[in-house]
Order: sequence, then structure tokens, then C-alpha cells
Amino acid sequence: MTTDPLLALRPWEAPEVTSWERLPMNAVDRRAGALPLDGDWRFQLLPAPQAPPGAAWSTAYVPGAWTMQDTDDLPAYTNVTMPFPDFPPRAPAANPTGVYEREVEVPADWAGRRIVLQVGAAESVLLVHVDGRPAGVSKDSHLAAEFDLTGRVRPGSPATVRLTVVKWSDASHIEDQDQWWHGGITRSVLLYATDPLHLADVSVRAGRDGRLRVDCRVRDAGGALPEGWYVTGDLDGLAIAQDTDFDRANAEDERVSDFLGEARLAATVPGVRTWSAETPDLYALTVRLHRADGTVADLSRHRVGFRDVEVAGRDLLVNGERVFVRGVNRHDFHPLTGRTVSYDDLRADLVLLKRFGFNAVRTSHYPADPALYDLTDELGLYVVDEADVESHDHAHEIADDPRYLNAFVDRVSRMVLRDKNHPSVLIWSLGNESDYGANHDAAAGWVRRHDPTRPLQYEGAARLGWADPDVASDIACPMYAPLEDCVAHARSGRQTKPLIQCEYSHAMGNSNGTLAEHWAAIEATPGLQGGFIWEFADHGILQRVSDGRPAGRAGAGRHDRGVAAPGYRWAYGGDFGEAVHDGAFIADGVVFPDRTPKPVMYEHREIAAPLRIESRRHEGIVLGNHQHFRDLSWLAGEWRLELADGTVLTAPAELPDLRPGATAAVPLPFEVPRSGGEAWLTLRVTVAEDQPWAPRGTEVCLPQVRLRGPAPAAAALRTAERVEVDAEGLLVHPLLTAAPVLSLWRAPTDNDELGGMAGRWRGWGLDAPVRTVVSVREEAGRVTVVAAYTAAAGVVRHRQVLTPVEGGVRIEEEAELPDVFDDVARVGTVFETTAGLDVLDWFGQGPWESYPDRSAGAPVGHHRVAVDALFTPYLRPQESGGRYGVRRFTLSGRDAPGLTVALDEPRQVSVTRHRAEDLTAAAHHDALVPRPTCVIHLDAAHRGLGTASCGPDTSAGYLVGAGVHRWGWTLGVV
Ligand code: IPT
Repeated sequence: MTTDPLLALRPWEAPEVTSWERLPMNAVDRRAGALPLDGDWRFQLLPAPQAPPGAAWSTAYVPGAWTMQDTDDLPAYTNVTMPFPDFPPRAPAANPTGVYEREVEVPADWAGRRIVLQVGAAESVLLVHVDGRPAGVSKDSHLAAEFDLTGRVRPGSPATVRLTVVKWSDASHIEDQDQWWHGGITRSVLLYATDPLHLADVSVRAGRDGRLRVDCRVRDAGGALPEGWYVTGDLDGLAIAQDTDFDRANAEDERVSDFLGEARLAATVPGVRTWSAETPDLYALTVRLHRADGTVADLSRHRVGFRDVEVAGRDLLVNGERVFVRGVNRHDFHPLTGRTVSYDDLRADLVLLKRFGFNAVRTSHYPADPALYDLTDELGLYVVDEADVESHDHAHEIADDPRYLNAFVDRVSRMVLRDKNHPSVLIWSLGNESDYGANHDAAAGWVRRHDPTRPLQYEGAARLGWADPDVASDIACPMYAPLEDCVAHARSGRQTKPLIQCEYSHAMGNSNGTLAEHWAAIEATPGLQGGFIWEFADHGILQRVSDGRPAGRAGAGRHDRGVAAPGYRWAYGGDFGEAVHDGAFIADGVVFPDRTPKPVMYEHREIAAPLRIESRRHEGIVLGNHQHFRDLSWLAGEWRLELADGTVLTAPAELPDLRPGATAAVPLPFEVPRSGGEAWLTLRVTVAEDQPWAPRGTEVCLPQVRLRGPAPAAAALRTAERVEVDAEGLLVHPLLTAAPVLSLWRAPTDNDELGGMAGRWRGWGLDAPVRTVVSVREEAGRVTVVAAYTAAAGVVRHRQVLTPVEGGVRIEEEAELPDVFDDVARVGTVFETTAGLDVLDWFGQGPWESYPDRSAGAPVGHHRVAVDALFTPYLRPQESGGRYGVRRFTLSGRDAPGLTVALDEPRQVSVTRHRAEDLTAAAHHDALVPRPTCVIHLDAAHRGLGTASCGPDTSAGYLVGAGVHRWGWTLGVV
């Protein structure tokens, strides 16, 4: 039996115990002047918390999860399901426990000072010992814990600090988020010293009227506060004195404010520059705590943003404006460290979001690394700050379990206490997917009293009724609600709260279909204000294929543009041998694990465009400012006119002086040539002056309008040449290694699989119908081939009419799908070329990947991309690389003759190195061998992508069904 009281208490199975000897959370930044304790610590991994440590130590890097540092305890991924069967509050007996130890030289000049240890984050229970004696306990894996070590260490002498981290606990049951399970100390550790008389907390409130109020909580390590202390402030050089009225208000007893240690600074800033995501103006505030003699005992620095946030009726208002919330859910995830993210990582993430038109982040599903909020303040992103409460697997039991009451209130209140001074934080969230119970109401009550300046939300409460005034949510914040339901609610006359989806448009694999429809409805429907896409990044961990271990920090650089280097792969659930896991459901971000943007990012960027163009019948070209607070002076533009015949005209654009919401007609700087066919006008919008998130010249959006439709196609001249087909009626052509045949199958996307469509298609036999030729007829050089494609559930009749034309062969096709095939992936042609063709030039939408229901961000034009770069390497291989609205293309190689295709209408086309069956069979990219040939799909119709892996499928207009489908194309050689 252990004699250590911390171990004897078994705090890992005591939900009532949220901490012991932990200091209250506060918003004073102590990093300056602190002693950093990051680096290698002595380390050993025990099989259970009460197992005695041995004599053998290895090392572990702090901050970092041990699961990413070559121990035998590997990362494990589950979404809802707990990774162990024990019911709350129990933890499993096999419970990896990391013991971290090091000597700390406490500076001699800290004598007489108050000395505090700060552990940035430890999951899930932290036990602190100093020189073998218990010093503290903490839970709450994504917030810092501070412990006063003043009496426990001796300045000038080394102290042995031991941090024991128990992986599984009662707390794991309320940290059941959809992410990898890890163990370790994942944020920085430091030691700092203050004067005994110190600022215990500072709360800043600053409104758009320029009024500033700073509440200080002052403490003295000795207990009673000394006589005569006071505070002063400085805001961008403006001196702020202590608010004596406030003192008097508290001064029924003369000593009361001194005794309580409360003081307030107040000021009004005339002509204040307000803060918003578009205009993130910050002021520098320094708060000083003085001793009676005027000397400074303590000092705290803050950045202040003056802004208002309120819910007024069914609108969320920022500075009185109903802003659209273009949000994304973001985890602290890194492919090499698991959870630990540096300041630079965070900055890069947020810069990327700004560049792609996002203006909001939900910190799913726990408070993010503290640096995130400094950056959202600085760069301009609204934040829904979410507490670390998710009891998903045992949600119902825990929501009303009084043993967990303390933990709920503790977690929510600690987040509010830490982050309250950030102007970017607009809304508090009580957590995620934890049902709704008294424990939530208790936490909500605390927040409402402590911070009446911000709304709060909780999806689990809002779920009971989007308009219900009695539930703990000021926002109707559903997840994955069908768009029709949102619109119907907004039109019902019963809406009482802003509707902002906390999660929508699940980005798993090739996804985010109908995002543009969502936004068209949001922008057109009062009461709808936006939402948060699920989610920012794929959580693929870089894994060495040789031994199946996480590559860790040594994997730096072992990936390129979203793809893991040979010998590595992006691991998802099950790849570390987990018995229970949720597979690729962890790969559902709008960026790859290494933050390479997926094509949906361009779609989003265009949907969020601050500047848009329209072509109106009488006014001509009209520009609109779609921002809430800014004019267009930070933007520059260039007109680009592209004609089908390849003509391109460009000219600089004069952007008009437009207030937010305003529009103006603008003259075009060029005449549109009379001939040349289809004509498209694009405004390439860039950053005119350096922004904190984008240097001058960064592309912001590419709004486009069609000025003229296609000219009627001239009938291709028939030639005397012959078309050659073999006995099976298959086209024989020198550039083709596989003749054009009917295709009804795509490698299932994650949405196809999890939405059940792929299962249905397989059941019908659409993955491998058997082609039999019915007839081949030749008449005046024209060959008509009829074939039957027999699948388990029905037969598709397919006809090709092949006509020799000048420069090639014209192919008219028709497929007749029986009624049973009422929803298929595609109807089209597939064929393969000879090797050596590696560049695709096309006229159509691009340059990035697009699909019928995700094509709003791909402008029409002449595009040129290497074949290998056309493909999008979604973590689990699936249909990808498609381009929507392709009119014609040429495929060429350095030494080979090129191949050209002209389509009868804009169609979905893909050119890749993979057959659909190659993609279907592979679980990872390291199992995929690119073919030297090109596999080309031309689709008469291609099903939308939707988001059915978690949420609504595509909308009805993007389904491909039974009946007759016709399409035509001309194959030529160049
Ligand atoms: C919802 C979760 O909140 C989120 O963490 C993630 O799991 C997402 O879905 C899907 O990736 S919960 C889901 C069961 C609706």
C-alpha cells in the first residue's frame, strides 16, 4: 500500500475532487520573467497510478504527449465510444501513468517572493510533488493549473519537481471528445515569482462607446493586505486613475475594499477605434499595483478591444451590426505532436482561416491553447469559447449526476476566468454533446452572474427547443440541421434566438456539398446568421509505416502538400492497433493534417467574398461591398475577360468608395469582342496594403459573371475516314489503352459510405456490372454499338454512335437506367490513355477540384495543371480530382502526341492516375500505386457530394437517377 496521501486518495476516481491546492484561475499573463521548465524531463511510464516507480528513467519532452514519444502507449481514436468499458466515475485498472521529474534551480533572488508553478495542461489527472511532498492535484486537461510553492521550495537551492499524470480517470468520462486519446503534459510548464502583494486577477470590460472598466483583485501572500495599496493604469499612453466612486460604493466599512482587495480603474476613450473581426483594433493596457509608497508591486499587461456583443431578438449583434458568422471548429491538433501546438502553429492556422474568408472559430471542444486568443484578438476572428465538458458516451447519466456538478462548474468557470478579457470571445459554450441536465444549469448560472456581457450557448440545451427561453442557450445552435429546417424555423414567426449552427457541413473526405446553398439561404433569410463548419484539420498523425509508430517531431518535413512521404502515412483510427476505434472519422477537416488547404477552402473563400459582382440588365456591372464594417480601400482589383476562343484581356480595376452593404455600377475598361464565343468576366481581388494576416497582393476572391453564353456549336465535319471498333464494339484508337465504356460507379466518398449510398450501389452491383455487346452496326462509316451492362439489380442499356469527323471521332452516347437505379453515383464514360501524358489544359471551372454541388468557388477559364496535381489525396482514398463544368480539354506530354476532347455541354470530368477500383480498394495512399496512364471520366451526370457522413445528403437537384441520359464528345489528336 502506498503511503503517499495523493495516491491513497485515488483522485482519479473521485469526480467531486476537481483540484487540491490549486490556485484560482485568473487572466494575468505571467510568461514574462518566468522560468521556463520546458525541455527533457526524467520520465517513466507506469502501468497504473499506484505502481511503484522503478529505478530506470527515460526522458520525455515537455510539452508533449507521451503517446507521441516512442512509448508503448500509443494514440487511440474513438469518437463517442469510451476506450474502456468502466462506467463513470471508474477508470480501468490498466491505467498508464507518466511520472515526470526534474530538478529546478529556484533563483536566489526570488527570496521573499511568492513562487508559483504553472502546468499548462496535463491529461487527465495531475499530481504534483515537490521534494517528495504532495503539493497539489488538478484535473481539466485543457486549462492550466497553478500551485503556490512558496513554502515548499528554497530560492537558491534546487528542488525536485515531480508531475505524475494519470491517463484515465473520472474526468476522462467528461473529456470524451471526438479526437485521439493521449496522455501527458501537452502545454508548457513554468515557474514564476511575484511580490507577496500581487494582482490575483484583472477583468477588463470595454464597450464600443469607449468606456473602459478594469476590475482588479489584489491579494497578499501573507494574508491581510497591507495599508495603502492602490492601482493605476495606462492605456496607449493615457493614464487611468483608480475609480474612487467604486471604492466608496464598497466602503460601508472604511477598510472593506482593502480587505477584499478589490479596486477598479475606469476611463472613457474619446473617438475610440472599435474592435471587430474586420477591424481588430487593440489598445495596450498596463495595470500597476502600487504599495502605499508608490512603488510598483505587480504589473499586468493586456490588449483591449472596445466592442459590444449582444443578442437582440433573433440577431447576434457585434457593435450593433448583425454580422455573419463564417466559422470553423478547431481542435488543438498537430500531426507530429498530437496536441501540442506552438505559437507559430496557431498563427499559421488562423492566418490561413483569414485568407480563406473565415471570421470565426469555435474552440471545439475545450479551451484552446491560450495563445490562440491573443491571435484571434490581433488577427480578427470571433470566438465561441467552449468548456472542456463532453460526456458523450455516458451523457445522460452524467448531466444530472451530482458527483460531477463540481467538475462542470469548475471547468466552465475556469474558462471564463481565463479568457474573459479577450474581445474576440463573443460567446461562451458550456461544452459539447453531454445531454442537458442540472449540472449545465449550475454552470450557466455561474457564467450569467459572473459575465453578463456575453451570450452563452449550449447545443445540448438548444436541442430541446430552438426558441425555448428556459434552456441554457442564448443561441439556437444546432448541429447538422437540414437547411430546410433552419429556413423553416426562421420563417415560422416563432424564432426567438439567432440561429448559428455550432457544427455544419461535415468536411470528411471529399465533401462539403451544398455549402453555397447554405450561404445563399443564410444571407437571404433574416434570423439565420451562419455556423461553424466541422472541422478545421484532418487529425492524421504522421506514422512510420515500418514500425507503426508515430513519427513524432522527427517526422518534420516528411510530408509535402498534404501527402505523407514514402515510408510514412497519415494514421487514422485503427492504425495504431486500437481494438475499438472509429476509423477515418477523425479525418474530417477543410485542411490536410499539414494544413494544406483542401479544395473546399477555395469554395468557402468565394462564398465569403467581401466584394462581389453582378451583371445587371440595365446597370451593367455592379460591385457590392459585402462586409459589415469596412470600405474597400484595403482591396485592389484586376479585371480579366476570358473568351472561349482563348482570348484574355486584363485591366486594373478602380474600386469605388463603397460603404458596407452598398453597391455601385462600374464601367468596364474594355469592349467585349463580338466574336470568340462564351465570355466570362472575373474580378481578381487582392490585398492592397499589408494586413496582419496577408501581405499585399494576396488573393482574396475571384468573383465572376458570365457576359455571354456559348455560340451554337458548328457541326463537326464528317470525314471519309473510318472509325475502328473491335469485335466487342470497343473503340480502337492509338492513344487509348482502354476504350470508352459506360461508368456508373465512383470510388465511394466517405459521405457515400457512411450515408449508406455506397452499400446500396454495391448491393445493386453497380461497382462491377458485366458488359456484353448486343450489336455493332456500321453504316456509312458511322458505327453504332449497343451494349448491356448487367448488374445484380438490373440491366443498363448503353448505346454509342461513333462518327469519324475532321481531326477525330465524334461519340454520341445514351444510357437507359431502369427505375431501380433511382440514385447512382454517376452516368458517364471512362477510358484510359497511353502513358506519357502529364499536363491537362482545359476550358471550364478550375483550377481546383470541383463537383456539381461544390462549384461556386471555381471560376470558368482556361486552366493548366499537371495530371499528378489534379488529384486530391483525401486521407482515405476515394473519388477525387474532378472538375465541374468542363467544356473541352487537351492532355499532353513532352514526347507524346496529345489527346483532345470537346464536350457537347459543360460536364464533370476527371483525369487521374487511378481507376475507381484502385481507389475503392486502398485504405491509405501508401497502398495506392499511380498508373502511368491517365484514367479519364466524362460524366453525363455526377451525383453531388453532400455531407451525409454526418449530416444532410446533397439536395435533390444533385441526384442522378433512372431514365435516359445522353451526352456527346469528340476525341481528337493534337
Ligand atoms: C459531432 C461532434 O460534436 C463532433 O465532435 C464530431 O464528432 C462531429 O459530430 C462529427 O465529426 S457529434 C455527432 C454524433 C453528431
